[in-house]
Amino acid sequence: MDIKAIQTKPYLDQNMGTSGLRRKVSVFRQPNYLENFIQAIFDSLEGFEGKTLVIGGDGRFFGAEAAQTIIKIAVANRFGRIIIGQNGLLSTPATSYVIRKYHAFGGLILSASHNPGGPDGDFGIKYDNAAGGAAPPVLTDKFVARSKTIDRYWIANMPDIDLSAIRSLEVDGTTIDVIDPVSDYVSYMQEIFDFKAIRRLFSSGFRMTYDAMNAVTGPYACRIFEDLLGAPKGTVIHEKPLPDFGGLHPEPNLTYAKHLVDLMYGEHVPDFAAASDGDGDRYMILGRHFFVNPCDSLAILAEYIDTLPFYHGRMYGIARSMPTAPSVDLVAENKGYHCYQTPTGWKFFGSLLEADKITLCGEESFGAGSSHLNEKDGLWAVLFWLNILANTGKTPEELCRDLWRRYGRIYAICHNYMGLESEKAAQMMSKLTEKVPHLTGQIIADMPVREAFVFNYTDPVTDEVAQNQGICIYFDQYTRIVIRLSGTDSSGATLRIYMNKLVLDAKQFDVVPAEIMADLIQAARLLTDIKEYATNENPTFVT
Ligand code: VG1
Ligand code: CO
Repeated sequence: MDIKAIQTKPYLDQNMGTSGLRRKVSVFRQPNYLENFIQAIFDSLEGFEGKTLVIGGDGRFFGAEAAQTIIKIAVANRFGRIIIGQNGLLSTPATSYVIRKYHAFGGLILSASHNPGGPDGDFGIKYDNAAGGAAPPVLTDKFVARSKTIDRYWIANMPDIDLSAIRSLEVDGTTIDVIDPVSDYVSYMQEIFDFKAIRRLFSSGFRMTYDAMNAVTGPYACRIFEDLLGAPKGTVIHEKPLPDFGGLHPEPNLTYAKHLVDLMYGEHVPDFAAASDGDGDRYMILGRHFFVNPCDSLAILAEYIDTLPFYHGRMYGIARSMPTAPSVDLVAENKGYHCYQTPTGWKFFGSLLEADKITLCGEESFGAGSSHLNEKDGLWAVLFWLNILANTGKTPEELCRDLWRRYGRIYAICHNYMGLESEKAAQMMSKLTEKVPHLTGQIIADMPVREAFVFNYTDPVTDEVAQNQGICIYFDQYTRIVIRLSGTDSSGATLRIYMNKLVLDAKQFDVVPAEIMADLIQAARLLTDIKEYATNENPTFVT
């Protein structure tokens, strides 16, 4: 075979944040930028010769081009088999499942997930290990270190592979399988959930709108909801994956999925609505005139997971990321599950899942998942909700109100300030970090601080340490502010200020979050001195 070693020079900005390397498409298009990083990943892994590599992707701009390059580099590095979805599509959870099902060595996911796409948008690369889990920090550190010294990559001189048809071919000792991206994943969902019960729900007149945001979940959702579960045609909207997501920002939340929120707060609304992000690992749930807060959603999944036969005999603990409101902790305590608190990002759940320490995990950003695979899984969460609705006959609002009556309502909001200058944002965080040891006992916005600390984490399975994962300021056990910088920006900085408060008085359950949280919002502004750093004191968006 014709394999070439190409000399190259390292780029020094190839860092992996919360979830993979994310950069503007224009950055990825620089000579050898993509090639360097892929080779840096392969150089950091051992023993993959002859084994299988899965390539997933959310169909975003530059993905098709990148997939061809990656195939050639993988062939040159002597992978034995490459599995890729038709047209390069394979959602993040489906990639994870395919890795596990076909006993692959690992997988690359070509996605910047919830970041916007298109020629001016973002592209990204994530790596999943043989367990189908996001590469742990110890591995991503190796990729990054190697990217800074790389001086050559290997590439096979071969034509582009036609990815439009499902087929299998052989190129110089490597088998390339172009697979249907949907069917394996969908069969697995049928093992986990009671499709008959959900089908009955739809046939009784229950109506749903599922917004695929012109991203990867469209084909999966059409197959699952419309073909298999009997929901009427048109249940899935924005169902066609588009390279620029049709101009939508593929992050399901109150701001970027406003059209869906407006629909659910209008007249003649469906019973239920859901949406997913770019690569299909996040979800959003709405009922009639009702938004389900992601932290409440995780608690409700915890409340009902033992009703699903799939999990019988497999219930271990639960985990949530630290900025996620502790609603799920209350459920865990009640049910006798241990609840772990990890830093933001799915890579911190992997070791706990692999060691059977946890069965369910989730984040405040509407990521949830379970031991069924090692990535967060948006459609799994939506199906889980449908299964609960079918079994209980309750509405999303009733399920949330049940939760609040039982445990109290933990309000959770996040103020996001985008487009800050990176240096200034880092300065703000270091100033705040300096203040932390002196905050306990101080009064901020009329509230005494009970405890303040920087969140450092030691993985209970691997003993790996992750430091500076956010600043926590507690006013009481369930009233707190968490402050951290986003790790998924492709440029500039985003500040996230998460706020939680527990309300036990049922008469207050309908007060809007902004009112309940007014004192915390004020405290957060004082603490961060946000006026100095952001052009506007008001957040760019609130989730
Ligand atoms: C954000 C979310 C985090 C999520 C991550 C990846 O990270 O806050 O909960 O795991 O995105 O999600 P950050 O560092 O920007 O806060 V995805 O679906 O974009 O891979
Ligand atoms: Co995602």
